[in-house]
Amino acid sequence: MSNRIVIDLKFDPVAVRQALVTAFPDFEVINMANPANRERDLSGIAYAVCWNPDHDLFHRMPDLKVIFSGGAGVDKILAIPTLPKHVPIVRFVDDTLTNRMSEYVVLQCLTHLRQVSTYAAMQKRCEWRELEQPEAADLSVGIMGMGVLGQDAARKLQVMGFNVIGWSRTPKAIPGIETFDADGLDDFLGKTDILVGLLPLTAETTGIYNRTLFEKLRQGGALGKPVFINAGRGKSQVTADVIAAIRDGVLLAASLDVFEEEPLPASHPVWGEERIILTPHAAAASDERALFRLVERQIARFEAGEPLENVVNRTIGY
Ligand code: NDP
Ligand code: OXD
Repeated sequence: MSNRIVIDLKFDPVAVRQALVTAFPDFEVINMANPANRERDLSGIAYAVCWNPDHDLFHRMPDLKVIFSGGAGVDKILAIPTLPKHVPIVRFVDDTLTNRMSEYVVLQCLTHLRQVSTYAAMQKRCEWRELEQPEAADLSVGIMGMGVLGQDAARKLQVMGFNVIGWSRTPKAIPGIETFDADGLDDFLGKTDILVGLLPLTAETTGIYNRTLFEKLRQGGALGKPVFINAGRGKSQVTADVIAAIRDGVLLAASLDVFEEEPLPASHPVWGEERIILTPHAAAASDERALFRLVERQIARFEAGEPLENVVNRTIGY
């Protein structure tokens, strides 16, 4: 087995190239973004680092031993038909990504709490009027997905004074946070004023943020109506239901970072929704240098016979 590693990251190619200058000093790096590498023989190579990889990549790597995901979510890798059955997939779990996601979540919760969109509209009309202002402590933020990202966001929201509750597949005991497992979904929703989606995309979470779910959120809380924030995966959300729920008064507003189809088509009606804050899957980008450092550490563990960390459980799908 030669010391070669394949990089197939559909990120900004310049940023990847720059990060590769100092990464993997003991390896020959085969960057698939380089046209000269497109037809390379990839047999005999044990490691691949990928994000939206070419669908024939795994087929071309018969000696693959570990797949490293360029992001925290692995739904796209798991959906590749040629994915080898027994090769471990390591997720990207790193403070750089976690901090970015918590910044996004705290920013969106504060934006809705402090009525930023309403004041922005008033500024356009030169309207000087103070709005009634609840405090963070008057609201419960309910986080669906209490994993690495959900738990960090929860802690940082608590610092801002929000009451935080959490929902996950398996039960959790987290100081200061009321938690609910899969069976407690309706109770959880009934206590939630701002719903934050940080779930991975699996068969069970596909389309989970829909009209029926929005109707179970608490009405009449400190903001009057509930707010929905999603930074997990777009296919977990029925965007048409988000729009309809806002128009019908089931939801007050939303912040959406992810969509069923990405890039979001220019013709999609969600672009024009004043009460939806939209970002282009930008909540928490992967830092290439941090990613490569993580891969180097994991390869060192693997080659020393130690267990890999943050390995995807293929049975549950994340
Ligand atoms: P983790 O695997 O650490 O956490 C996932 C959480 O979701 C866990 O608490 C898990 O429950 C829960 N969960 C999964 N399936 C279900 C289910 N069916 N019912 C209830 N709870 C469920 O993932 P991360 O926190 O690292 O990342 C979460 C997701 O965020 C990623 O998968 C990715 O899709 C998305 N993401 C988006 C980014 C962006 O820029 N928009 C950036 C990075 C990630 P349990 O604890 O019981 O296992
Ligand atoms: C991720 C993402 O999963 O950026 O890391 O979506």
